[in-house]
Amino acid sequence: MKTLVEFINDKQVEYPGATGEFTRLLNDITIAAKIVNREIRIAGLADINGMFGSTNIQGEEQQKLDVFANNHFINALKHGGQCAAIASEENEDLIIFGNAYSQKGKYVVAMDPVDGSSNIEVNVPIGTIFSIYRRLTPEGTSATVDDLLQRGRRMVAAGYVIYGSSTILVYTTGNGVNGFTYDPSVGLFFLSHPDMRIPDTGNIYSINEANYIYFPDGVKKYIKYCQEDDKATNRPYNTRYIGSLVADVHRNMLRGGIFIYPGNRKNPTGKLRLLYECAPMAFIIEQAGGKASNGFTPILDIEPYDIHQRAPLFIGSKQMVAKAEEFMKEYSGDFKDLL
Ligand code: AHM
Ligand code: MG
Repeated sequence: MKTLVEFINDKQVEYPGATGEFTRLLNDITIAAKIVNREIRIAGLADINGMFGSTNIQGEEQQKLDVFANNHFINALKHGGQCAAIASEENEDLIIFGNAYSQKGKYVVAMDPVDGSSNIEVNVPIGTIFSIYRRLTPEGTSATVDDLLQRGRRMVAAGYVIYGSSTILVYTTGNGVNGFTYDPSVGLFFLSHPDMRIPDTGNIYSINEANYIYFPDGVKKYIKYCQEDDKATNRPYNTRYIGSLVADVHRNMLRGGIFIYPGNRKNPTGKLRLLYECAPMAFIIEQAGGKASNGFTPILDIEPYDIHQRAPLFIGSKQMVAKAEEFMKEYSGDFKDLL
Protein backbone atom coordinates (compact mmCIF):
# COMPACT_ATOMS: atom_id res chain seq x y z
CA MET A 1 0.00 0.00 0.00
CA LYS A 2 1.15 3.49 -0.76
CA THR A 3 2.04 5.74 2.17
CA LEU A 4 1.12 9.40 2.31
CA VAL A 5 4.78 10.42 2.08
CA GLU A 6 5.27 8.25 -1.04
CA PHE A 7 2.09 9.67 -2.54
CA ILE A 8 3.16 13.27 -1.92
CA ASN A 9 6.64 12.59 -3.32
CA ASP A 10 5.20 10.88 -6.43
CA LYS A 11 3.02 13.93 -7.04
CA GLN A 12 6.03 16.22 -6.83
CA VAL A 13 7.76 14.29 -9.60
CA GLU A 14 4.74 15.03 -11.84
CA TYR A 15 5.62 18.74 -11.67
CA PRO A 16 9.00 19.20 -13.37
CA GLY A 17 9.58 22.68 -11.88
CA ALA A 18 8.76 21.63 -8.31
CA THR A 19 11.41 22.51 -5.73
CA GLY A 20 10.20 20.21 -2.97
CA GLU A 21 9.20 23.11 -0.72
CA PHE A 22 5.48 22.40 -1.01
CA THR A 23 6.14 18.70 -0.38
CA ARG A 24 8.05 19.56 2.79
CA LEU A 25 5.26 21.87 3.94
CA LEU A 26 2.65 19.13 3.51
CA ASN A 27 4.86 16.67 5.33
CA ASP A 28 5.26 19.13 8.23
CA ILE A 29 1.48 19.37 8.51
CA THR A 30 1.09 15.59 8.60
CA ILE A 31 3.72 15.25 11.31
CA ALA A 32 1.86 17.75 13.50
CA ALA A 33 -1.37 15.86 12.77
CA LYS A 34 0.21 12.65 14.04
CA ILE A 35 1.27 14.31 17.30
CA VAL A 36 -2.20 15.78 17.81
CA ASN A 37 -3.71 12.38 17.01
CA ARG A 38 -1.56 10.77 19.72
CA GLU A 39 -2.85 13.23 22.32
CA ILE A 40 -6.47 12.81 21.23
CA ARG A 41 -6.21 9.02 21.49
CA ILE A 42 -5.17 9.24 25.14
CA ALA A 43 -7.31 12.28 25.95
CA GLY A 44 -9.21 10.56 28.76
CA LEU A 45 -5.96 9.46 30.43
CA ALA A 46 -3.67 12.42 29.92
CA ASP A 47 -4.54 15.75 31.44
CA ILE A 48 -5.62 17.19 28.11
CA ASN A 49 -9.40 17.26 28.47
CA GLY A 50 -11.13 20.35 29.74
CA MET A 51 -10.81 24.07 29.59
CA PHE A 52 -7.55 25.91 29.23
CA GLY A 53 -8.94 28.90 31.10
CA SER A 54 -8.83 31.49 28.35
CA THR A 55 -10.98 32.57 25.41
CA ASN A 56 -9.99 32.88 21.79
CA ILE A 57 -10.70 35.70 19.37
CA GLN A 58 -14.24 34.40 18.79
CA GLY A 59 -14.91 34.75 22.53
CA GLU A 60 -15.10 30.96 22.82
CA GLU A 61 -13.47 29.18 25.71
CA GLN A 62 -10.32 27.42 24.62
CA GLN A 63 -9.98 23.75 25.45
CA LYS A 64 -6.57 22.46 26.47
CA LEU A 65 -6.42 20.45 23.28
CA ASP A 66 -7.07 23.58 21.18
CA VAL A 67 -4.00 25.19 22.67
CA PHE A 68 -1.86 22.06 22.47
CA ALA A 69 -2.74 21.39 18.83
CA ASN A 70 -2.33 25.01 17.85
CA ASN A 71 1.18 25.09 19.33
CA HIS A 72 2.16 21.89 17.55
CA PHE A 73 1.00 23.04 14.14
CA ILE A 74 2.65 26.43 14.59
CA ASN A 75 5.95 24.85 15.66
CA ALA A 76 5.97 22.32 12.84
CA LEU A 77 5.37 25.05 10.27
CA LYS A 78 7.80 27.46 11.86
CA HIS A 79 10.68 25.01 11.97
CA GLY A 80 9.86 23.59 8.55
CA GLY A 81 10.73 26.96 7.03
CA GLN A 82 8.33 26.82 4.06
CA CYS A 83 5.52 28.80 5.67
CA ALA A 84 5.83 32.58 6.12
CA ALA A 85 2.65 33.18 8.15
CA ILE A 86 -0.33 31.40 9.70
CA ALA A 87 -3.90 32.49 10.31
CA SER A 88 -5.29 30.29 13.08
CA GLU A 89 -8.69 30.16 14.74
CA GLU A 90 -6.88 30.33 18.05
CA ASN A 91 -4.86 33.50 17.41
CA GLU A 92 -6.34 36.94 17.01
CA ASP A 93 -3.45 38.22 14.94
CA LEU A 94 -1.72 36.67 12.02
CA ILE A 95 1.33 34.71 13.16
CA ILE A 96 4.23 36.03 11.11
CA PHE A 97 7.46 34.11 11.27
CA GLY A 98 10.24 36.55 11.81
CA ASN A 99 13.35 34.50 11.33
CA ALA A 100 15.23 34.92 8.08
CA TYR A 101 14.68 31.34 6.97
CA SER A 102 10.90 31.36 7.29
CA GLN A 103 10.68 34.73 5.58
CA LYS A 104 11.89 32.92 2.50
CA GLY A 105 8.90 30.60 2.70
CA LYS A 106 6.64 31.09 -0.28
CA TYR A 107 3.51 29.74 1.36
CA VAL A 108 1.04 30.87 4.00
CA VAL A 109 -1.39 28.64 5.90
CA ALA A 110 -4.89 29.16 7.34
CA MET A 111 -5.94 26.52 9.85
CA ASP A 112 -8.35 25.41 12.51
CA PRO A 113 -6.13 23.11 14.59
CA VAL A 114 -9.00 21.40 16.42
CA ASP A 115 -12.46 21.91 15.02
CA GLY A 116 -15.46 20.82 17.08
CA SER A 117 -13.34 20.89 20.22
CA SER A 118 -16.31 20.94 22.56
CA ASN A 119 -16.90 17.34 21.43
CA ILE A 120 -13.57 16.12 22.80
CA GLU A 121 -14.77 15.18 26.24
CA VAL A 122 -17.69 13.12 24.99
CA ASN A 123 -15.66 11.04 22.55
CA VAL A 124 -17.23 12.42 19.40
CA PRO A 125 -15.06 12.84 16.28
CA ILE A 126 -13.18 16.10 15.93
CA GLY A 127 -11.01 17.42 13.14
CA THR A 128 -8.20 19.60 11.88
CA ILE A 129 -8.70 21.83 8.83
CA PHE A 130 -5.91 23.48 6.84
CA SER A 131 -5.41 25.43 3.64
CA ILE A 132 -2.30 26.61 1.85
CA TYR A 133 -1.85 29.70 -0.32
CA ARG A 134 1.12 31.00 -2.25
CA ARG A 135 2.04 34.32 -0.64
CA LEU A 136 1.57 37.56 -2.58
CA THR A 137 4.37 39.54 -0.94
CA PRO A 138 7.90 38.76 -2.15
CA GLU A 139 9.84 35.96 -0.48
CA GLY A 140 12.49 37.21 1.88
CA THR A 141 10.25 39.97 3.27
CA SER A 142 7.86 39.71 6.19
CA ALA A 143 4.48 38.27 5.20
CA THR A 144 1.42 40.50 5.70
CA VAL A 145 -2.27 39.94 6.26
CA ASP A 146 -2.89 40.48 2.52
CA ASP A 147 -1.11 37.19 1.90
CA LEU A 148 -3.99 35.46 3.68
CA LEU A 149 -6.84 37.56 2.33
CA GLN A 150 -7.02 35.68 -0.94
CA ARG A 151 -10.07 34.19 -2.56
CA GLY A 152 -10.43 30.45 -2.05
CA ARG A 153 -10.01 29.91 -5.80
CA ARG A 154 -6.35 30.80 -5.34
CA MET A 155 -5.78 28.03 -2.80
CA VAL A 156 -2.90 25.70 -3.59
CA ALA A 157 -4.00 22.91 -1.29
CA ALA A 158 -6.51 22.12 1.43
CA GLY A 159 -7.08 19.21 3.72
CA TYR A 160 -8.70 17.92 6.84
CA VAL A 161 -7.91 15.28 9.38
CA ILE A 162 -10.77 13.46 11.06
CA TYR A 163 -9.98 11.88 14.41
CA GLY A 164 -12.83 9.38 14.44
CA SER A 165 -13.13 5.62 14.78
CA SER A 166 -9.94 5.80 12.74
CA THR A 167 -7.81 8.81 11.86
CA ILE A 168 -8.10 9.83 8.22
CA LEU A 169 -6.31 12.63 6.40
CA VAL A 170 -8.01 13.90 3.25
CA TYR A 171 -6.40 16.47 0.99
CA THR A 172 -6.42 18.03 -2.44
CA THR A 173 -3.97 20.09 -4.44
CA GLY A 174 -6.62 20.93 -7.02
CA ASN A 175 -6.27 17.67 -8.87
CA GLY A 176 -8.79 15.40 -7.17
CA VAL A 177 -9.14 14.32 -3.55
CA ASN A 178 -7.39 11.47 -1.79
CA GLY A 179 -7.82 10.04 1.70
CA PHE A 180 -5.24 8.28 3.88
CA THR A 181 -5.93 6.20 6.98
CA TYR A 182 -3.48 6.25 9.86
CA ASP A 183 -2.04 2.93 11.01
CA PRO A 184 -0.90 3.61 14.57
CA SER A 185 1.06 0.34 14.76
CA VAL A 186 3.58 1.63 12.21
CA GLY A 187 2.95 5.37 12.56
CA LEU A 188 2.09 5.92 8.90
CA PHE A 189 -0.84 7.16 6.82
CA PHE A 190 -1.75 4.78 3.97
CA LEU A 191 -3.78 5.60 0.87
CA SER A 192 -7.20 4.14 1.65
CA HIS A 193 -9.62 6.40 -0.25
CA PRO A 194 -8.13 7.14 -3.70
CA ASP A 195 -9.86 9.69 -5.91
CA MET A 196 -12.77 10.47 -3.59
CA ARG A 197 -16.00 11.59 -5.25
CA ILE A 198 -19.07 12.85 -3.45
CA PRO A 199 -22.31 11.40 -4.88
CA ASP A 200 -24.29 13.97 -6.93
CA THR A 201 -27.20 13.51 -4.58
CA GLY A 202 -27.97 11.69 -1.35
CA ASN A 203 -30.53 11.45 1.41
CA ILE A 204 -28.83 13.08 4.40
CA TYR A 205 -29.30 16.67 5.54
CA SER A 206 -27.20 18.02 8.40
CA ILE A 207 -28.23 21.20 10.16
CA ASN A 208 -28.62 22.33 13.76
CA GLU A 209 -32.39 22.39 13.56
CA ALA A 210 -32.74 23.72 17.10
CA ASN A 211 -32.10 27.15 15.55
CA TYR A 212 -35.05 26.69 13.17
CA ILE A 213 -36.99 29.79 14.21
CA TYR A 214 -34.02 31.99 13.38
CA PHE A 215 -33.33 30.49 9.94
CA PRO A 216 -33.99 32.44 6.74
CA ASP A 217 -37.27 31.40 5.07
CA GLY A 218 -35.28 29.77 2.25
CA VAL A 219 -33.65 27.38 4.71
CA LYS A 220 -36.93 26.71 6.55
CA LYS A 221 -38.64 25.81 3.27
CA TYR A 222 -35.71 23.65 2.19
CA ILE A 223 -35.88 21.70 5.46
CA LYS A 224 -39.59 21.11 4.89
CA TYR A 225 -38.76 19.96 1.35
CA CYS A 226 -36.25 17.45 2.83
CA GLN A 227 -39.00 16.10 5.07
CA GLU A 228 -41.63 15.62 2.34
CA ASP A 229 -42.64 12.18 1.15
CA ASP A 230 -41.48 11.61 -2.44
CA LYS A 231 -40.26 8.20 -3.52
CA ALA A 232 -38.68 9.42 -6.76
CA THR A 233 -36.20 11.62 -4.89
CA ASN A 234 -35.80 9.31 -1.91
CA ARG A 235 -37.49 11.76 0.45
CA PRO A 236 -37.96 12.15 3.34
CA TYR A 237 -34.21 12.38 3.83
CA ASN A 238 -32.45 11.46 7.06
CA THR A 239 -31.10 13.97 9.53
CA ARG A 240 -27.54 13.41 10.72
CA TYR A 241 -25.81 16.13 12.73
CA ILE A 242 -22.63 15.41 14.65
CA GLY A 243 -21.73 19.01 15.42
CA SER A 244 -18.19 18.58 14.12
CA LEU A 245 -17.94 20.14 10.67
CA VAL A 246 -15.20 17.78 9.50
CA ALA A 247 -17.12 14.69 10.61
CA ASP A 248 -20.41 15.88 9.12
CA VAL A 249 -18.82 16.78 5.78
CA HIS A 250 -16.70 13.62 5.67
CA ARG A 251 -19.77 11.42 6.17
CA ASN A 252 -21.70 13.32 3.51
CA MET A 253 -18.71 13.04 1.17
CA LEU A 254 -18.85 9.24 1.42
CA ARG A 255 -22.64 8.82 1.51
CA GLY A 256 -24.01 11.85 -0.30
CA GLY A 257 -25.74 14.66 1.57
CA ILE A 258 -25.86 18.35 2.40
CA PHE A 259 -24.54 20.28 5.41
CA ILE A 260 -25.95 23.72 6.12
CA TYR A 261 -24.85 26.30 8.68
CA PRO A 262 -26.94 29.33 7.77
CA GLY A 263 -26.92 32.84 9.13
CA ASN A 264 -29.88 34.64 10.61
CA ARG A 265 -31.15 38.20 10.45
CA LYS A 266 -29.22 39.33 13.53
CA ASN A 267 -26.08 37.48 12.48
CA PRO A 268 -26.32 37.01 8.70
CA THR A 269 -22.96 35.29 8.24
CA GLY A 270 -23.61 32.54 10.79
CA LYS A 271 -20.93 30.84 12.84
CA LEU A 272 -18.33 29.19 10.65
CA ARG A 273 -15.17 31.01 9.64
CA LEU A 274 -14.54 31.62 5.95
CA LEU A 275 -10.77 31.32 5.82
CA TYR A 276 -10.03 28.23 7.87
CA GLU A 277 -13.35 26.36 7.98
CA CYS A 278 -15.58 27.12 4.98
CA ALA A 279 -13.04 27.73 2.20
CA PRO A 280 -10.81 24.64 2.72
CA MET A 281 -13.86 22.37 3.02
CA ALA A 282 -15.34 24.03 -0.10
CA PHE A 283 -12.15 23.41 -2.10
CA ILE A 284 -12.10 19.74 -1.08
CA ILE A 285 -15.80 19.22 -1.83
CA GLU A 286 -15.61 20.97 -5.21
CA GLN A 287 -12.60 18.86 -6.09
CA ALA A 288 -14.64 15.78 -5.18
CA GLY A 289 -17.41 16.88 -7.56
CA GLY A 290 -19.65 18.61 -5.00
CA LYS A 291 -20.71 22.20 -4.43
CA ALA A 292 -20.27 24.81 -1.68
CA SER A 293 -21.78 28.28 -1.38
CA ASN A 294 -23.05 30.85 1.07
CA GLY A 295 -26.51 30.22 -0.34
CA PHE A 296 -25.88 32.49 -3.32
CA THR A 297 -22.20 32.75 -4.17
CA PRO A 298 -19.63 29.94 -4.34
CA ILE A 299 -17.56 30.04 -1.14
CA LEU A 300 -14.38 30.00 -3.21
CA ASP A 301 -15.39 33.24 -4.97
CA ILE A 302 -15.89 35.26 -1.79
CA GLU A 303 -13.32 38.01 -1.39
CA PRO A 304 -12.09 37.95 2.23
CA TYR A 305 -11.52 41.18 4.17
CA ASP A 306 -10.70 39.77 7.61
CA ILE A 307 -8.89 36.60 8.63
CA HIS A 308 -11.64 35.73 11.13
CA GLN A 309 -14.69 36.64 9.07
CA ARG A 310 -17.62 34.24 8.96
CA ALA A 311 -19.76 32.91 6.14
CA PRO A 312 -22.98 30.90 5.88
CA LEU A 313 -22.17 27.45 4.53
CA PHE A 314 -24.20 25.22 2.20
CA ILE A 315 -21.96 22.32 1.23
CA GLY A 316 -22.22 18.81 -0.13
CA SER A 317 -23.75 16.90 -3.02
CA LYS A 318 -24.08 19.04 -6.13
CA GLN A 319 -27.79 18.58 -6.74
CA MET A 320 -28.75 19.04 -3.09
CA VAL A 321 -26.82 22.29 -2.68
CA ALA A 322 -28.26 23.57 -5.97
CA LYS A 323 -31.76 22.82 -4.65
CA ALA A 324 -31.12 24.62 -1.35
CA GLU A 325 -29.79 27.60 -3.32
CA GLU A 326 -33.04 27.68 -5.34
CA PHE A 327 -34.99 27.98 -2.09
CA MET A 328 -32.68 30.73 -0.83
CA LYS A 329 -33.09 32.66 -4.04
CA GLU A 330 -36.86 32.32 -4.06
CA TYR A 331 -37.66 32.97 -0.39
CA SER A 332 -34.63 34.78 1.06
CA GLY A 333 -33.19 36.79 -1.81
CA ASP A 334 -32.74 39.78 0.51
CA PHE A 335 -30.15 37.84 2.54
CA LYS A 336 -27.75 38.20 -0.33
CA ASP A 337 -27.46 41.93 0.43
CA LEU A 338 -26.73 41.24 4.11
CA LEU A 339 -23.66 39.13 3.33
P1 AHM B 1 -15.41 25.40 16.80
O1 AHM B 1 -14.46 25.88 15.75
O2 AHM B 1 -15.49 26.35 17.96
O3 AHM B 1 -15.15 24.00 17.23
O4 AHM B 1 -16.88 25.47 16.17
C1 AHM B 1 -17.10 24.94 14.91
C2 AHM B 1 -18.09 23.81 15.01
C3 AHM B 1 -18.19 23.02 13.74
O5 AHM B 1 -17.34 21.93 13.73
C4 AHM B 1 -19.63 22.58 13.75
O6 AHM B 1 -20.11 22.34 12.47
C5 AHM B 1 -20.31 23.73 14.41
O7 AHM B 1 -19.36 24.36 15.22
C6 AHM B 1 -21.47 23.31 15.26
O8 AHM B 1 -22.09 24.44 15.80
P2 AHM B 1 -23.47 24.34 16.61
O9 AHM B 1 -23.14 23.76 17.95
O10 AHM B 1 -23.95 25.76 16.70
O11 AHM B 1 -24.41 23.49 15.82
MG1 MG C 1 -13.49 25.55 14.36
